[in-house]
Formats: sequence, C-alpha cells, structure tokens
Amino acid sequence: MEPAIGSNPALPAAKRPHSLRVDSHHSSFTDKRSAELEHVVYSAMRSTPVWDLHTHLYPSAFGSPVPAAMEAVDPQGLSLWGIDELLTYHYLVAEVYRVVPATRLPYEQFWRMSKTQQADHIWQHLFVDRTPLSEACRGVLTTLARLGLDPNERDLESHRKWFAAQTLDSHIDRVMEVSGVSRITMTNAVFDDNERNRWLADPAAGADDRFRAVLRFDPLLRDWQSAGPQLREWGYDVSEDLNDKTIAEIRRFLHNWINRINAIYCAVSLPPSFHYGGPDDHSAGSTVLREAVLPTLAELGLPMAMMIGSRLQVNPSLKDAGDTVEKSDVASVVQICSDFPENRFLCTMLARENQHELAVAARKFGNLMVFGCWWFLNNPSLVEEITRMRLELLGTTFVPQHSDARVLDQLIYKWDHSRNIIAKVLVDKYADVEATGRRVSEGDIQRDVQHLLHGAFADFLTP
Ligand code: RAT
Ligand code: ZN
Repeated sequence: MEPAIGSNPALPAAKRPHSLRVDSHHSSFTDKRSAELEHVVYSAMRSTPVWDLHTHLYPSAFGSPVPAAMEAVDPQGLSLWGIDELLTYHYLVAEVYRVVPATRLPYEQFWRMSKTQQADHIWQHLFVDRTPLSEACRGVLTTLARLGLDPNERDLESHRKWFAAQTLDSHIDRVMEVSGVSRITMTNAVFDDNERNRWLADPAAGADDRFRAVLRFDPLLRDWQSAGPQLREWGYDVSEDLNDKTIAEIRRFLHNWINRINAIYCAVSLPPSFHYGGPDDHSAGSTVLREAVLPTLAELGLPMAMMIGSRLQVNPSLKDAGDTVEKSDVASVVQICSDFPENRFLCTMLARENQHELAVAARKFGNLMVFGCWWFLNNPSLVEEITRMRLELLGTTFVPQHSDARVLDQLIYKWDHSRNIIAKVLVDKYADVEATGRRVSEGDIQRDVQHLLHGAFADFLTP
C-alpha cells in the first residue's frame, strides 16, 4: 500500500499537512480535536431539519402521474415521485444523450417513448452499461440506498414494484423524514395553465402544512409582450404601453395571486442578459419590476427571489434539459438592492464566475440574501468551493443550499450530499477559528448549523 502523504518521511517538513507535523504531542492533540469537531459538526448537520427554500415539488392534491397503491393516476399531475421520474430527470436526459447521441436515437423518438421506456433506456446506458459516476447518477443510487433499496440491483422492475406499493402522502412523510427536510417550498408558476387551473379549481390545493407556496411569474419580467395579453384574457385591464392603469392592474393581479396561494415570497428566473439600469431604465421588464412588482412586495412585506443566469433552450430538442448557463450582471443586482431598500431580495446565480461578486454584493446590502448552489453548480466540487468562499465572506449570513428537487425522492440525495459538503467546510473553518486559541462549543456548532439550514431563511422572511 502507498504510504499516506503526511507520513512520507521524504516530504520536507514545511510541505507536510499542518495537523500531521512531526511534533507528536501537538499532533495527537490536534488529531483528537479535529476528530471531535468532525463528530459534532456532522451529527449536527445530520440531525438539524432543513427548510428547503426552492423546489418544484407539490402536495398530493396537485395530482400525480405515478402509479401508486390504490391511488388514481392523473396523467398531467404535478406531484412527481418514484423510480421512473428519478431516472427521467432532465439532468439525466442530457447525460444519456452524451452516450446515445441523437444520430442513434432521434430526439422525437425519445419523446414519443413512454416514461417507462425512457427510464429503461437511461437505466441501461447510464447505470448498467456504465458506472454511474456523475452527480445526478450517483444521486439516484444514494436515494435508493437511503430508502432501503439495493443500489446493486440491476433489475428495474423490483424497484418499480417497491414504489408502486407506496401511497403518495405517506411517501412524502417518509422522504421528508429520511432527508431531514421539515418544510418544502414550492414554485407555483402562475403562467402555467396546468398549475393555474388547479389553484382555481381547488383553492385549498396548497393547504398542506408540509409545503409553502411561492408565486413565480417569469413572463411578467421577461416577456411583457406575451404576459400582457394573458393578463387581459384573465380579466385585467392592461395595455401594452405600461401606463398608470396598467401598472395598477398588474399590482391587482399580483395581490390576487399572492393571496390566493398564500405565497411566502415571489420569484423569477432571469436570463444572463438581464440588466436593470436604475430609474431611467424604461425597458418593459425594468418598468414592471420597478413600478408594479417591487412596490407590491414592499407593501406586503414579501421578499423577491431572483434566479439569474439560465439561457433557455440552446438545444430545444432536449426540452427541459436544453437550457445552459452564461455569466450574468451582478451590477444590476447591486443597483436593485440599492434602489429598493424597502424590499428584500433572495438571489442565486447560475454561473460559477458570478459567485464571488454576488457574495461581495451581499456584504454591502442587508436586504440581499444569497442562496443555493443552483443546478449546474450543484456538484460536490463546486458546492464546496462556493460554500467555503461564502462562509469566509459572509459568516453564516447566507442560505448555503436549496434542492431544486423536481421529484420528491430527490430531496434525499440532494440534502444528503449537500449536508456532507457543508459539514466538511465547517469542520475546516472551526479548526481555523480554534487555531487562534478560541474554543468552539457544541452549542456554537448547533446554533450555526440551525441558522444555515433553517434560520437564515426563516429570519429573512420575517425580519
Ligand atoms: O434546476 C432545474 O431543474 C431547472 O430546470 C429550473 O427549474 C430552475 O431551477 C428554475 O427554477 O428555473
Ligand atoms: Zn428551480
């Protein structure tokens, strides 16, 4: 066996890792303390419930297309769970097209396949024929294992049988327990007909205490040309030119829907090209933001979440898997936080290159809460880098992660993996603090972990 680097006598002393210096007394002390720190941090991280502030999950009242024990299947249902949904997650659709390209399986043919056939295809090529190394593949294995299923099982049918024997409501409880998620925040897209009609048909659809609602209205800020006519169709007296009457009507629309779904904040995904140029910026998006959206939210005391940096549909044949990442403009976020001190902003950005500038912006504005390692950033190496940098710049005043789960069971792996990385970074940071001579107590650690997983977001909602 190769000797561990720290014990290699050929290495000059200065290059040996700090905790393995040849001073044996010092060494056993620091090793023991770092083992203690590790134990306390990982236990706190595993036992502290998390409030997941951004998912695409729904209570059972929104219907489910997944067959379950004695439950009706709703083909357009929004509540996704189970093995076939896990395998057809859009992250994995993109990955299977790396190994079975469109020249061998034309996109239209893939989309014509049933969900079961698509899942079989992905399972065969990414999990049976290849080692499931990517983060999204590994996530399926973590999920199965934590649910008590065998990650070595190659026969998909046995997993299918297990899921088909569950009922959705009790499965939601089980997944929340296994993942340690105490509250799931939805993303409620009011411009999506399927979703909007469900709220209109059953105003109590969201009344499930495990979930909280968020009003999402991308077209209002991204595409007034199409959002305006929609609002008109829904009975709001708006016109294209964003006059006073139109602004008042947009505000009425927002009030109505925030109240209808009992939203805890409002949210938009904005393109990399998103720019806000201050009071003289009269583009439609900026005008709606400045004159309708932000005054309404300030009046209601609700934060606005901006998710910035996804360029939609660079390969439309991949559908949800067809979006990409590009660098965005942090200066616009700074301008918004500065121009609207009465508003609170949650912000996540998709490009790795934007993370440092965004964290620095949060040092300047108390009304800015940075959150999550979003989508293409939700990979262990990047979560570690970003979390480390945020802790160094912001202490615990940020929300390190959200799951973005689209399939209920994904809560398990997304939180399992993220908790481990956040814990790893915290152990290092506590060791650095203790290196100054300051002791870190178990109570300190529990308080910090609770803040990172729950309190920072909860306090930001109700300051
Ligand atoms: O991460 C994702 O699943 C993306 O497809 C998007 O849903 C993104 O998170 C968003 O909320 O727009
Ligand atoms: Zn999302």
